[in-house]
Amino acid sequence: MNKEILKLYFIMGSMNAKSPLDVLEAALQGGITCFQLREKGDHSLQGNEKYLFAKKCKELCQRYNVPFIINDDVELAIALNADGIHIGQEDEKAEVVRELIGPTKILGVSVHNPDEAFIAFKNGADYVGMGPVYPTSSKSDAKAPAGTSMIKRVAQLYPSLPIVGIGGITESNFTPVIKAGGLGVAVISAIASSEQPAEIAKGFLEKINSSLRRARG
Ligand code: IFP
Ligand code: MG
Repeated sequence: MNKEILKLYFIMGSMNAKSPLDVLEAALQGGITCFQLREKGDHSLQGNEKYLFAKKCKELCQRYNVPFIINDDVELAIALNADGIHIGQEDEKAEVVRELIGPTKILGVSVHNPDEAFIAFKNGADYVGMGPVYPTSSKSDAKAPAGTSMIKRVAQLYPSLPIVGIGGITESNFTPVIKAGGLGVAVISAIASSEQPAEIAKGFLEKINSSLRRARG
């Protein structure tokens, strides 16, 4: 996996925006570096509707050469030949998913501490998502905000494990994630709830790039 794709990782489901495909295309035009379809919770699409929506998202991402990742649904990821899958601690185990998707697909795992990070890494994760860094409204069952101290610990313990920070992150509060060793940030609301998703994504990516340059010296 190219680590650069974690810089500005946009996550969305059809329920996170009024015109989700328009938001996705705007975000792609603005320069998001990765997209995860997270179709979950109240009013989320199911069955064939979910499949058709996911297919449209995949086609948009392909047009902009941006990796298309699916949250949780391994079957759908395989059916659509998605670029990868993201799983949580409560989902299928990383080693099982890696076996199902094969060695070349991207596998992301949500982790909250060094033990979970080590196990994910050992079992074939390409990157880990860590959070919630700040309070978030996008996930109803989110854990308490963890700040960036855990990101820093995991980054120091496993320097070759790519980390992306998630949870309540905006253009004005993301720098601690990069300073702690994160390679980028994942956002839902900051882009999906914005009136100008393309402009937000573009400005956000520029700021992340400068922050990464500073962090790398
Ligand atoms: N992290 C990530 C990612 N995605 C999720 N859906 C999640 C945690 C719960 F940003 F991709 F790493
Ligand atoms: Mg999950």
